[in-house]
Amino acid sequence: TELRSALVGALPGRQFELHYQPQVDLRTGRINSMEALIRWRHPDLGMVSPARFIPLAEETGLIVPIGEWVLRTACAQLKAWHQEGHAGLPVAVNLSAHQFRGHDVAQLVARILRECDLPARFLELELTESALMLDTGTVLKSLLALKGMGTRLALDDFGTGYSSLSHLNGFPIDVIKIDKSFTLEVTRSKSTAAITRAIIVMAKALGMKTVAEGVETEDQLRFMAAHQCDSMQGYYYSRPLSVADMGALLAENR
Ligand code: G
Ligand code: G
Ligand code: MN
Ligand code: NA
Repeated sequence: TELRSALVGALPGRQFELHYQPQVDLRTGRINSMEALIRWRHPDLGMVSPARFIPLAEETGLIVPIGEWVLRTACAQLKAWHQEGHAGLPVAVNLSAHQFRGHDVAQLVARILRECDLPARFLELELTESALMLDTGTVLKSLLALKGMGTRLALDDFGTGYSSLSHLNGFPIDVIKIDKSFTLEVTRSKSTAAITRAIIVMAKALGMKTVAEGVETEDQLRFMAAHQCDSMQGYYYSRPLSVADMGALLAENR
């Protein structure tokens, strides 16, 4: 299709950029992390949502070079921010399961961290539960190698799709990102509130951190804070920002 051929030219045409959405510590109110989110600005099509082109990139295998670009760009940008005085801040990068297929992701990550002179503990890798299910053996092997290097692992969109608590047992997870569909309902539905509380309690018992995604209202923020969720990410605090805007926000937050 048209989009497919356009996607082939996106990387060589330098049409991708990364935006960054801050995560905020719910106790201190300060930025404690951020997630890199890819954006595709096509000269004719305008902004194309990753929800549209990531699945296409996965089908075509383009996710491999695109994913490598994302990792390298996010690590290089974080290094620059560290050098501007924001030392200690980590960045979270989304990984697709397809990036594990026939590729040594751990080796790629190690190479990029070395290139950028960035300690592994500043990189958090986000995986969805469906990614964990695609090829459990290969993915687990890579995740253990990544953990061994010192990167952090987050389970993205937790509670949606083919969710299984066995993922929390079998995989070396540091962070659970509570899916925004829970956050949206948490102040309106008693059962959603109960499930969300249970996720937070369970994560704590397992020594994992929790991040509430998609926090848009003060009531949602209050709920998450009251139940000792660690961090929040969402429009209430900030939308994903360009490098310039994120840099300005970090400078304000110092
Ligand atoms: O930023 P936005 O909410 O539009 O993202 C839509 C979807 O695209 C989300 O599921 C998000 O995880 C995914 N996404 C955004 N950036 C990346 C990326 O760099 N790599 C991968 N694999 N997925 C991404
Ligand atoms: O799947 P993943 O969690 O990586 O994707 C995060 C997506 O959620 C991004 O596309 C981002 O733009 C979007 N997002 C971030 N904050 C909010 C929010 O407060 N509300 C909604 N509806 N979407 C959000
Ligand atoms: Mn994510
Ligand atoms: Na998510």
